[in-house]
Amino acid sequence: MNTPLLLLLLFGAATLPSARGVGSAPARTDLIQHFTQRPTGTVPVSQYTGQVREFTLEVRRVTTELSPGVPVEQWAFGFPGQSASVPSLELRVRQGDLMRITLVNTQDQPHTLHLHGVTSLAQEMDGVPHTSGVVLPGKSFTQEFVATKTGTYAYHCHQQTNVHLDMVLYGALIED
Ligand SMILES: [Cu+2]
Repeated sequence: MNTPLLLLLLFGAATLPSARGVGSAPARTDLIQHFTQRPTGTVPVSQYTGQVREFTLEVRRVTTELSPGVPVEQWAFGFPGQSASVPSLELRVRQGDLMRITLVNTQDQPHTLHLHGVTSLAQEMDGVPHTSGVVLPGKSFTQEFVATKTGTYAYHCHQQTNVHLDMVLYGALIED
């Protein structure tokens, strides 16, 4: 086989016009550039129109007796100095409020506070370990966003989700 034909077979197919066709999806780099330039739904925290709602949460170990004589350890977000319950506290805000949540990690493993379904926040405020970081033991982190859409959302720990979510680290977030 001659060299040009071999190169075409090895590397050429993906670059031929027919490989993408007319009307195909935009290239991945175009999509990434579009997203980073115009993050969908993100509202600058300075643009809140309501009140500032501040919450400080810690992760607590809770013992629940699922049936008589069967205690089970569960985890819950709770206010400092107060007993926690499962599921975690309901957080309620009004549309236009600035939500400011500080997670204080008094435990011996990392946690996060992911705001499930809320789209009006910056990525670093979303509590997803790989993209937003984690709150290490002994540390705290404050997340801010503007509540822009009424609805029922959830917040939960996103660290080692299969374990931490299973331990009941979640609660309701209501925007009304
Ligand atoms: Cu956790």
